[in-house]
Amino acid sequence: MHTQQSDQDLSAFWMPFTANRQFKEAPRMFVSAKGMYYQTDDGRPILDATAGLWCVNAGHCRAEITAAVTRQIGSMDYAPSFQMGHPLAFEAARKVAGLMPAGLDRIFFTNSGSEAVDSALKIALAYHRARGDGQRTRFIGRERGYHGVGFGGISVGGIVGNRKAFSGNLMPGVDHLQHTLNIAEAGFSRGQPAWGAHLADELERLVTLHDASTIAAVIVEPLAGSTGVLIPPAGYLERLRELCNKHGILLIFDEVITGFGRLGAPTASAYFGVTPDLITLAKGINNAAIPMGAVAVKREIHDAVVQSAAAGAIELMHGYTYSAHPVAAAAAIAAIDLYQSEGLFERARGLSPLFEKAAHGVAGAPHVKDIRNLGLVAGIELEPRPQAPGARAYEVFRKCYEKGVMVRYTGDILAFSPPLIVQPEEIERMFSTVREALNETR
Ligand code: PXG
Repeated sequence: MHTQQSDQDLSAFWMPFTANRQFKEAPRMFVSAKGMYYQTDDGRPILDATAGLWCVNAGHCRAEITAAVTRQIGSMDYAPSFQMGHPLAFEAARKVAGLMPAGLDRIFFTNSGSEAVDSALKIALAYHRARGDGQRTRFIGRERGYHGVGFGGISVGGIVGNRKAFSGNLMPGVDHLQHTLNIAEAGFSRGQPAWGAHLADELERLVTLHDASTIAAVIVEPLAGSTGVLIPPAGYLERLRELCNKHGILLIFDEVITGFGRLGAPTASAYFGVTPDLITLAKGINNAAIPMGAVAVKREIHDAVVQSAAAGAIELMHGYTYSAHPVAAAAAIAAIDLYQSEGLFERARGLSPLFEKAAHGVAGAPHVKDIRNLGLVAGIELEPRPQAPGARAYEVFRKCYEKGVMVRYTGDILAFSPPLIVQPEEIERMFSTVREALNETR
């Protein structure tokens, strides 16, 4: 028997990564969206300074994507991808592959970033096993890494709050590099910090400890978003790549946030000129219109796995009911076409200097401890209030919302990642609103 619930009753939805009791006492509700703006249930426009959750890269409710989704859901709502196919799955894979660094042109579809991470870890294991190197089972993640919320993702991830409640059940055989943030050495860096490339050498220490022959892959976000915007030090990713090559370890870049233009290039890999072996994707893959994620895999890795299986055998025992869902695939094709026809990645690159200047213009406002940025991403770290971590950033977030701007916060760090269609005056408004909110926050 279920009890009758009124239209105003919010208790049935257990909200993800949300302070449920706090939210339900004073809900913030969006009812529609267009371009750079959400509309609240009380009719206020809210400037979206975070592209939803780092995902609506072309802006909201783009007509081309809506049309593609509508067409597809009306002509074939669903088709399986296990032992069956549909043309849009293959077309979407070609489009995604076309945006990846040369060589990473085999695409495995998932429904989320978390699933992309799990899939990438499994593919790494399958690859080593296919080559007779099946003792390579260990993964190396990094402190403060966010790789979604699956058991694989939280195991290689390094966010204590996401791990501690599940700590007895994490994957075995995982170790972590240290994170790369050092405000004393590199505070208020514009773009990549000059300090910190040597932190990648810690991989040598872990190789000495565990032996390279036990390590399957290293997984890092090339730019860590969720933990509060950590920009890779100049030379750091290059060094990780060198060490992985030296030791036969696969390198996985988690580009769930950085893929599809966030840094002003199709991928962070292209932006930094460092090519990993696998890339995890989601979010911007289809402008977040329909849940979708993917792993872009080097062709040799794909071939090694596929060719090691007997003829007629399923080569990789892995997949999801909704892998390459036709409606998600239609949205991906339309979104990628839109990114290209509107030159949105180049646009983001062109706006980056102005974005950097506006973000660093907040320096000197009360409570500001660090500002960091790259592409269309910025983080503003605040001094936490004594005994109340996160409270100050929450207050700033709420004040910005009242002033008509949605920012993100994590701990005491504010994060900015607007849709790539953002106008210069909207960038100015985002940061001037934050400055105002900081001035009003104790
Ligand atoms: N990897 C990375 C690098 C991510 O940022 C995931 C994996 C997981 O994706 P799914 O689709 O399973 O959520 C993410 C997700 C935030 C925020 O505000 C970031 C994410 C999700 C929600 C909020 O920082 N990143």
